Amino acid sequence: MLLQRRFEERCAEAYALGKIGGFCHLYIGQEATGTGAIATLRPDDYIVTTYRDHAQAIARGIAPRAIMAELFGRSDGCSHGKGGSMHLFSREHNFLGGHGIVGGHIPLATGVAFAIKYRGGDQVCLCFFGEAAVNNGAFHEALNMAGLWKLPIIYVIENNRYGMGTALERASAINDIAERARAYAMERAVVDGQDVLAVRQVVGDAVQRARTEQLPMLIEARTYRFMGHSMSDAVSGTYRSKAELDEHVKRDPIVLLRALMQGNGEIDDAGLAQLDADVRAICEDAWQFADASPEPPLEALLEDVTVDTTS
Ligand SMILES: Cc1ncc(C[n+]2csc(CCOP(=O)(O)OP(=O)(O)O)c2C)c(N)n1
Ligand SMILES: [Mg+2]
Repeated sequence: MLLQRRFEERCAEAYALGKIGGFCHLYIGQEATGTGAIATLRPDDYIVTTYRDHAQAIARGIAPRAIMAELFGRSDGCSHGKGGSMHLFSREHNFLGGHGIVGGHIPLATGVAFAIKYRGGDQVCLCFFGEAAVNNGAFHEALNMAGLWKLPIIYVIENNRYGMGTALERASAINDIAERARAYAMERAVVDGQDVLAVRQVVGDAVQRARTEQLPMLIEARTYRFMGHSMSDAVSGTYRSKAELDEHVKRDPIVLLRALMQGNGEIDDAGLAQLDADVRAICEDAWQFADASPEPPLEALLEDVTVDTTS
């Protein structure tokens, strides 16, 4: 989580310097949700996620160098510089995006789960999306099918309380969704998205159920983003107050875990300082690597992309 945090702080810096173009959505504040959830997976399980994907890619084990190079739009990026911030992919890690259309990837993830079942595998698919995606028809269609066909998929709603600058508090809308989930014959759980161990527990149980019984599950992680919606949105902006933000920053997932670990005697100040220095070095290395990587050549625009569909 610390690596994710420091990495994205460098992303913000690189964006300000014009090294990253296009959209750039930071995950700062939400690290416990992705980290706790992804920690429960096997390497052959699948992840399909939204445009807010850098930290989850790190949690999955994609090299920070390949992620930063992708953000810089360079050839050594994990999507060969053609995807950018919102479209991180790694076939090797079964990390199938990074998608820009709100809710658009939910049917894709459901298709992955269908394919797993069709082939008789015991993998699962973990699908992340924001709470605003539940207003999208694709969400309802996909959950209906997953419930009907009993697919091995775990849907994780990252309820960070805001959907691109709107001031809507969506807790009640999400509760309506809980009712829907029942209609789709799907179990639902709510978890504190700032508590990495709680997320790991709840998602871990769901993964186990999906793997052994091929049952889908809908999990709502209550979280909060500490930065703006994207780099073009101010940190507190017009739709939330600084006081509200400050209140949530008190439940910074990294601070919470640090306090727990220090209380248990699992890490001390010197250990933390070392960890911080180590992750900063990884981020600096990623930046230098990305900066030195060439832009994709013009011919790459017309390159065929060969996708291995056999495994
Ligand atoms: C179908 C669609 N409609 C609108 C947009 C524009 N848009 C981009 S992000 C966003 C808000 C999504 O909020 P949420 O799902 O809560 O995710 P968060 O950004 O909070 O992580 C919107 C409306 C889009 N990308 N796709
Ligand atoms: Mg949101």
